[in-house]
Amino acid sequence: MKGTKLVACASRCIGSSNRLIAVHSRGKATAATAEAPRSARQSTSFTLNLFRGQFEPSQVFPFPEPLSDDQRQMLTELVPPVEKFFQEVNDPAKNDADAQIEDGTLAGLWELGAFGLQVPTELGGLGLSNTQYARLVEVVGAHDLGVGITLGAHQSIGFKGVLLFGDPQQKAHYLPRVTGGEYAAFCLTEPSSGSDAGSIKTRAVLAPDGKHFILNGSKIWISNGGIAEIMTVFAQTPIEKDGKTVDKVTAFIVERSFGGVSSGPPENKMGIRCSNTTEVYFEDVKVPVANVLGGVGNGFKVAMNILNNGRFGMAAALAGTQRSALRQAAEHAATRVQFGKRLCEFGGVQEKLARMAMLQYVTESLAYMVSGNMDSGCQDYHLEAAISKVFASDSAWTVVDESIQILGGMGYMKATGLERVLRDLRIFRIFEGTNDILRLFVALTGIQFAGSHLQELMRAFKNPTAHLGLIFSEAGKRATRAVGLARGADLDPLVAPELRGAARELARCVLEYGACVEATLRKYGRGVLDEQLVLNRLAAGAIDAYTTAAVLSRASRAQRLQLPSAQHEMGLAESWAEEATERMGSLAGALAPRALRHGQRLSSLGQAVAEAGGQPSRTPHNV
Ligand code: MYA
Repeated sequence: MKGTKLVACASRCIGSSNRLIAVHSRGKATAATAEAPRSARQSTSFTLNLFRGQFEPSQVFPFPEPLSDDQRQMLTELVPPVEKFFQEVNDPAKNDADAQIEDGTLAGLWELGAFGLQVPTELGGLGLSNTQYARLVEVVGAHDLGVGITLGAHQSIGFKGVLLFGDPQQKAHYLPRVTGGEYAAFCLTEPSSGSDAGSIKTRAVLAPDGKHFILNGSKIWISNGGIAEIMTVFAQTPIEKDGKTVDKVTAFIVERSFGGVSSGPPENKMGIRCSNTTEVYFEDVKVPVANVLGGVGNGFKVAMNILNNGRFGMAAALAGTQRSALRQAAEHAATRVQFGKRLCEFGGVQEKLARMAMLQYVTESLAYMVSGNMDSGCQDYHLEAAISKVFASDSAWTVVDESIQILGGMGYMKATGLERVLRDLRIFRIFEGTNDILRLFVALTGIQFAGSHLQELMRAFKNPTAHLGLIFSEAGKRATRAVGLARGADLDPLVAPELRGAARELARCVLEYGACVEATLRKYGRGVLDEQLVLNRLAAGAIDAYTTAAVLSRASRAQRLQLPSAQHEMGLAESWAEEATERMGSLAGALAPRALRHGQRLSSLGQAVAEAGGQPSRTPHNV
């Protein structure tokens, strides 16, 4: 990510030695005394505010309750047939072995309405909210991730752009089609453009008739690429800016029937084998100007917002996967006898099951917290959605791996189905934004936000009489923090009495986190953008803080509603909070010179390995 505009946009807001650094375009830095934005942006995002050391409760407490009675009722009617379908009709092992989904299964899914879950009913869909969608996707994730990707590539990203950015004509024309049997796909990635999505080379140029764009280029690893009739395609388009012609990404709705669209053979993949993944080629495709989605030159933001909008779906699906794997492990542990005892009576196995349950609980809490906030109209959910995807895919891997471990030799056999799930899961840490990129995205966006607020403070000091309120409140906070008296936000009224200790610890960690971010900004200035070791540690802290807030909130809800599982949920939440805040407590140490020297040594070693084309040292007895 070094030198990318993501880096650049963060740096615009970071002061370095009292000098503001403005960075223009991809990676070109120029020192300037740039005038700062008038006042820093305010946000209700928990994670953004965390970077300022502020506990913003509005998106985490109380746990979102977005479903109306009707919506809840609808779910009670929808979930059982979908469960039944996956138990009785779909055959995940056969899908995997055949590397395709049986026609009857696909027909059944269309009939259930599973391909148009969030399309308004008047346009042929089920009109589900994000929370309702999450609940159904959780069922799919519990049974067959390959089918899930076919469904998800279609609606979570394939035609999501039409739902989010389409004009009334585009919606009226395309949404009935994508709910009526025509598959959709999202075409962004190219051979030379994976994580660096802004560097795509596919181009679309306005034809002399002014009525069409002529689209040329190729895309790779496109889910549903071989079966989609309707595609959201991203391409560079020349636009006039300040008297110059520059390329900017534009999104287009492209139909295979336009001509010039073709696709390669299905890729032979490690997992999600039944989902169709192909290359897609565009050769002089005539795309009507009416098919520009979201405006010429706005395609990068269209792409990012589609991805942001769909990420909670992965958390929901993988919460289902973890629930299912945990059930298999628990059943085995409760019945298998070794050394005269059931496995679940051994402390080692108990700890594994507890950790798996914690990870599942956190993942599920994230999925419903993000989807619930989105349903309540919250716009600032991007970092939380990214965290939900990262956390879900990392923990699903651990949970399924540990399930296999508990089942032992049986877990390794195809018959238990877990090896397929593990293969299916591997891609979730890679696609829809690799977890590595998303961690940097969280850290850099958070730093940009904190930087802009620091900058506002610096500006206030230039004219103190006009900004006394801001200066006094910041000075007060810093003074109490400096003498160790700051305790952070008072969360007592928001959490169950049993969880107040954990909540106080979280509030203290949030305060310390802000101090770490500020110290980091002061230490590195603009240079922090290239400090991926530092950024990764900050991202880990942000994930720990948000996940802790999510489970404290959900378990408090369980206690408030006197759910039968309330004690168990509070146990999970308290245990997670204890471990996560302990890790957060060591953040300052992890950013200290000694720890960073260790990190730098690792960086040099990694570089040396890359330069040597592998391990530079020979085996001890290499003769
Ligand atoms: S699809 C392919 C997925 N590909 C990616 O995710 C690409 C990852 N790369 C990126 O996200 C970006 O390139 C990064 C930024 C983050 C690296 N939200 O100059 P910039 C704004 C909102 O910083 P770069 C797949 O895998 C930014 O503020 N805005 O950008 C399918 C700036 O704005 P301004 C954002 O450094 C898998 C502008 O954009 C965001 O080049 C199948 C430029 O930004 C953001 N996130 O790179 C899945 N990022 O100019 C199937 C940047 O105003 C679905 N910006 O300052 C499965 C569903 C689940 C299962 C369902 C079961 C049923």
